[in-house]
Amino acid sequence: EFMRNVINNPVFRAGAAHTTFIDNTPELFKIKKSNNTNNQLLKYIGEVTVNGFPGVTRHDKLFVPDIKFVDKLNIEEGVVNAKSVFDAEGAEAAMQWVKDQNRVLLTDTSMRDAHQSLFATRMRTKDMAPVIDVYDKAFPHVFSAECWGGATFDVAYRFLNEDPWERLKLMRKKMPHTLLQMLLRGSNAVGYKNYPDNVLKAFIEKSAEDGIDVFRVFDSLNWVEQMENPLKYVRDAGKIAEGTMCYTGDVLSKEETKYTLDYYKHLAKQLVDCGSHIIGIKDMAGLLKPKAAFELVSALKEEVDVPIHLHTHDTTGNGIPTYIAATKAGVDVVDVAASALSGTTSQPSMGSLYYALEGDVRQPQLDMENLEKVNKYWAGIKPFYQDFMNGINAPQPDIYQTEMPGGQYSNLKQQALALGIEDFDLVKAKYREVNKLLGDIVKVTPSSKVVGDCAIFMIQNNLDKNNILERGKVLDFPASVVNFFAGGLGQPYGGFPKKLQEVVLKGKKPITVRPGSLAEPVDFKAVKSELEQKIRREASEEEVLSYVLYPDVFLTYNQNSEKFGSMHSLATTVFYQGMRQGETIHVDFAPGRSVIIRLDSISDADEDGNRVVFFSLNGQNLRIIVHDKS
Ligand code: 3PY
Ligand code: ZN
Repeated sequence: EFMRNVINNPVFRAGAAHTTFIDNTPELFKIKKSNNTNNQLLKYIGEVTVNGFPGVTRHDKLFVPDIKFVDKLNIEEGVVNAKSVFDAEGAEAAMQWVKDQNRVLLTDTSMRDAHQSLFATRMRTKDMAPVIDVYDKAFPHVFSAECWGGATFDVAYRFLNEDPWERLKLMRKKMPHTLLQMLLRGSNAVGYKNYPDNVLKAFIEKSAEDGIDVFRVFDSLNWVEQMENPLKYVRDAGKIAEGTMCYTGDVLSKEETKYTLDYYKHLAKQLVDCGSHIIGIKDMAGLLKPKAAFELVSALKEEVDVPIHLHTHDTTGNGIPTYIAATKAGVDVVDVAASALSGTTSQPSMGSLYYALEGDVRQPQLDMENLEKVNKYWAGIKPFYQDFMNGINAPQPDIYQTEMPGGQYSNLKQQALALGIEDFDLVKAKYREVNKLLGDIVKVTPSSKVVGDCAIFMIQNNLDKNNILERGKVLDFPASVVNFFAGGLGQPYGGFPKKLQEVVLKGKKPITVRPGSLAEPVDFKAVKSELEQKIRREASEEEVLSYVLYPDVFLTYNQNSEKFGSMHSLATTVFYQGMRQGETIHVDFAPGRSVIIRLDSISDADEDGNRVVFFSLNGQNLRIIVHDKS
């Protein structure tokens, strides 16, 4: 296409192209994304068949047919819900409507936090697609569907070969009657570091334009200064701002001197003063015990006039009793997942909560027949993701002490294993010790990574609380730990432990102001042209933002999608496990465009390590050469 642009260029045609012609004619690089070709698809299948998928160990392939949603739903027409009020009258009216409801409202997290916490965020859009519009019809009484943000953004690019913005647009198109909610890590957006204010603004505006209605904005240290601007940008975009506090410690404990009821009351007040339409309580590790939930929600209901939205993880096993207690205290919305995607490190089960509140005036309004049908679908696709499951199949009450977020558990386990640390109890004990050493901080992405990295580092270097100040002087701490002590994530409540800070920073001066206040704004025009030179085609506003947030990840994704095309039509078992010799698959690219692919054989590797993969595609023999990386 580049050559076609050159040949068709009027300057080139007039024979007036000089040596600077290519550099000075950016439109030559305006190449449209190509549609998927058969050859690209075979390249991908060949690659994953020979070299496997990162994180998937070789095992017998799971042969499961494509799962479709075929059930008939009970449809309720003309329902007034939070979305219809929001669309008609805006955020304040929608919040008033929420407060006026007697029944507790629900947020379904199945398409975001549930799979992020159960199988490392690996759920593909292909497996959501059959039920996205079903959600809109089956559950008209929910408050929202949390379906974007958090880790889903970079994992889509990194591992799924997908554009997260396309997913969002699809969700918006297929869920016109449901509030779409995302998780935004405050000044860290959907990343792990601080971004300049103009990046946050542009990211929020684009997410709003592409479909997000509710932005759950948190900060990994509960530092309000870091949430202030993002909350303002959400409001300016005309959307619902959910200022969020991350629940840490135990408000019931007599020993708790830091994260007390007063601390949370004050925080909630500050978040309302910054323009939050609704307050989120984000209990990322499942630490909020039932009685604590009752006390905390009661206190917040008294303190602020906006609705309260509670999010927990079932890691410690008490999610449903916690929600019941919160419901008694007047919580407005709680986060749940379809039961096949609920429990342990994920959210509590939607259906279980419904039955637990049987006979209670606050029981959520839910069509259980619809829920069972949707749940059957999720149960069907869950085995596709078995390779990414975190192995936790029972409650983990020790997490009440360790305070490790649901989403971190399996990651840290993998990180430790990769470094030869097999005793995860040791890692957990170190994690607690590090938390104390760091001054008992809020632990959620990315501050939780600081604690995890530091725990592993201390195990590797035989450090403990007694020797770290002395021996740490000659050791280089992990980059995340240095960045934390340098003030790169903001200021922790109660400040930094000064002595350890000096040991880690080794003379470097920490900042005490908001990192974003020092960051240079990004020149989007310059970045756009830099990106277009790199990818040799026009870049959309979304792509420019993705490149700003994750430059290398985005460029690798772009390269892969040029090489392999779209993976959307490929079944998940093939996507993650490739094909086996003799296997035949059907791929439906589009209505009227389907192919039958058979993997006939794979040659031995030649001396350069290349294998020939022999396919037949609609009966025609094709071969693909794949370099065997083993
Ligand atoms: C995220 O930041 O992705 C989280 O889900 C934190 O709990
Ligand atoms: Zn969560």
